[in-house]
Amino acid sequence: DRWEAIDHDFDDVTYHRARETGAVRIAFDRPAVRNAFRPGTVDELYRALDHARKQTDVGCVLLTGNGPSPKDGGWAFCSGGDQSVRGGSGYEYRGDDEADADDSDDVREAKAGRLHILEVQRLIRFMPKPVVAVVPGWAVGGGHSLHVICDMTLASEEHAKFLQTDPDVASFDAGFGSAYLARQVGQKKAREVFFLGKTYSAEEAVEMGMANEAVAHEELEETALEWAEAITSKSPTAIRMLKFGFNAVDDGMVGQQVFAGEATRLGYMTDEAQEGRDAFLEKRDPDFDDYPWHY
Ligand code: 1HA
Repeated sequence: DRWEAIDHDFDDVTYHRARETGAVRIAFDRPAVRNAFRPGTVDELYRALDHARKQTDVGCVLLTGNGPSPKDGGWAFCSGGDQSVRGGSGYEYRGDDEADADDSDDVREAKAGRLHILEVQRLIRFMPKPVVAVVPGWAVGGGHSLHVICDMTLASEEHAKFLQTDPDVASFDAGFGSAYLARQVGQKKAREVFFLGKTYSAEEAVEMGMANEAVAHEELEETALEWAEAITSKSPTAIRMLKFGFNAVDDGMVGQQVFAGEATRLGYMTDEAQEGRDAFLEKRDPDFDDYPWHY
């Protein structure tokens, strides 16, 4: 087997490390409900992604959905928020949500109505390594928005289907799920996705520019691993600077902040920066004469 399970206590998500590549595979694991996410699912997803972010020998995250459904054999990437736990003020933790069985009433109250899916989106957006959406079936609602925010999308030719139901269930991702989608497919098409709620095949998603490639279902995971191999064979610094460069134009001052943080990190590695630090510590004026004004 190409994958090794990473120790965790997750119920709704599986998390694996590739044996031969610096890649991890994080998968929704609720195939009976098309991998809909409840609050606990999202919190586990966040923890897995954040763990992957911190691994200095991991350069690529494959985000996918396990399947097929034991009920009807259907495949899904993710069908968004679990509508069966959506209460009057948002999504609720329910009895079978094991991870939170020990929460006090106060904690449950504080968490009620909170799906931390936008925090997950930001983590994907700002982590310094590519996240690839590997779409084996339905990508719907908040699940569609997740594929949109990923750096690249690889889809199953036979089973992948892309659909926005947000306005059908009176929800709306008016952030990256729509506005960033418009950057990918253009304004008219993005508005069509949300306003008409049509279902698009993998091939159509590629034509529109919101997916990179459609491959035969049985080759999906192998191709994803090949992509991860290609990515992780490249310069980590170049890849992270490129990701943040692609982001910056749409992310305003925060995009600049992220990019500048990287520039500072690189700057601190120079002798010039060390002269600045040493001069302060040695209580003398800095001498930058050795460092040219490059042109
Ligand atoms: O947009 C946001 C947010 C935006 C900003 C901030 C936060 C957000 C948080 C969440 C969201 C959202 O995700 S809103 C959109 C929520 N999702 C949906 O509206 C999709 C609902 N599902 C469907 O439209 C369809 O099920 C499907 C197109 C995904 C699949 O259709 P299919 O192949 O015909 O299967 P179906 O029979 O409908 O589903 C299989 C089983 O999965 C059903 O259960 P069963 O009858 O076997 O007991 C079905 O109820 C269940 N299921 C599917 N999707 C969900 C679900 N159960 C709960 N929640 C779901 N999302």
